[in-house]
Amino acid sequence: MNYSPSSALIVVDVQNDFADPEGSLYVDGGEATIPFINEQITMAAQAGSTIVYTRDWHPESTPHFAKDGGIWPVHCVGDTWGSEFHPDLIIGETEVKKGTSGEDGYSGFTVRDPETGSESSTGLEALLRDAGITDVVVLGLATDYCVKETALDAVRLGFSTTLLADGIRSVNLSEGDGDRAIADMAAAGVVVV
Ligand code: VGL
Ligand code: ZN
Repeated sequence: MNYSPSSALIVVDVQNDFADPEGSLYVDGGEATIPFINEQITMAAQAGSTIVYTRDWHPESTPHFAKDGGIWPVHCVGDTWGSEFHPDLIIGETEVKKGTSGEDGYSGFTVRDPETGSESSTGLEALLRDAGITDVVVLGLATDYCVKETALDAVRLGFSTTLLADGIRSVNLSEGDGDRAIADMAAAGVVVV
């Protein structure tokens, strides 16, 4: 990757519940992405790029969870072990939390009110615009949900968007979801490396 001061690396949801085999929504091979992700973080930092970490950050009850009408096991409840970054990840200062008020949605850019459906910004777009970012690089967990929606929003918002395939893993609720997600991103204009 050619990182520069006008590029941003978006590290999606490398949290214990996704990346640790003991996590409640463990993504197969999640922890195996971390050495690669750390290399990218190091290169991006050396080049003066912006590095942003997104975090799934749910209340104890949210329509996102199966017990409350959604589809997912309870995961990434704010301020619990599961919502912490994986301990092997090189972390930084800039993070964006998603779903803090019980909103739904997978993208690092936008969340949705589960009752009204209205969308609101997480602040990520403004953060990137303020930093003069034109290019974003996306990796992390999980390919078929938060990585995909984050990359699709980035393209929609006009950022040149690259997906690093060595730095992602899929939930694969249905077989092939990860591959389909990569194809959808590529069709939308994401450059898959
Ligand atoms: C995610 C499922 C539920 C993700 C978040 O980070 O990809 N997946 N919540
Ligand atoms: Zn979630």
